[in-house]
Amino acid sequence: MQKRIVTIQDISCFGKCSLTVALPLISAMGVETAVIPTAVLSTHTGGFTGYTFRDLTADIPQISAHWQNLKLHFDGIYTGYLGSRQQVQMVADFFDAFSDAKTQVIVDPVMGDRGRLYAGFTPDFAGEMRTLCQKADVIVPNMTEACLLLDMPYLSTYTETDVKEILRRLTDIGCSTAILTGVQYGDGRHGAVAYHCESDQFCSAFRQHIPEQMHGTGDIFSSILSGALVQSAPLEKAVEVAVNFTADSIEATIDDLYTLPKEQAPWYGVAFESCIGNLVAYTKQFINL
Ligand code: PXL
Repeated sequence: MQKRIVTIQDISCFGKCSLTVALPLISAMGVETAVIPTAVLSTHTGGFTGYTFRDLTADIPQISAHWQNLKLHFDGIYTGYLGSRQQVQMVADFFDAFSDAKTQVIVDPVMGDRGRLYAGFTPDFAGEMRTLCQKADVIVPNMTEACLLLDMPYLSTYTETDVKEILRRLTDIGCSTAILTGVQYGDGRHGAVAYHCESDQFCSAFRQHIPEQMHGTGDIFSSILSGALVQSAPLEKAVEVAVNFTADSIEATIDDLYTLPKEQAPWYGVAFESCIGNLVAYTKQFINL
């Protein structure tokens, strides 16, 4: 039976993040991908100036009402970048209308990275995002977002014990699984650590750190994770595939970074397209594609 996700986030027309990442990747994993675009921007907000922003907040309840009339059903709901507190509230209502015991609700609390908020966000937005995380089954923050959700100071380095403590505190918000992305240890490992509070189990996956900063990697990770979970992969496998595909895509981008003019190179995002063959192979490890 065809699995189906709805993903709720913006369309950044250029720059490879949010919906332009989620659509091709989740589809490549054999999962139908419906969308609710929250805003249309000419580019994402990281590293560009002068971008346009068309707010689509008013469309969210209308799309939801139409779909409720149609009695649509989704196996997963995956949310990313949300542009306002009002949108967070509407998305919470959407969860109430469309999730049942079998629906996996995955929230990537997109707010910032490397200790800084993305343009347009204020720290009080974290309180709103926390209420959405409370309603999720799985949350996927990076360290910056975890610190914002927990109202903790951002640390640039942390130990395995710190990471475990943060994950426990994240599940105390109310979700059963928390996955911390962009976890980096002093020995060069870079990856993700997950905690499932009901079984009190941790799992993790790592690759070798690549010292380049690229935009959109969090969206790649969350898209693959969502596709894998909806395809019934165990948490450990979903985290492993998400880390491996994200790292493959970063490695595939390195040559372009040095070929393009220095100021333009970050604009073009991560070259995940050349790795879609790997993604299909990874997905075949847990389902018949
Ligand atoms: O990748 C997260 C993201 C999504 N959407 C928009 C963004 C960002 C990060 O900067 O600006 C519009």
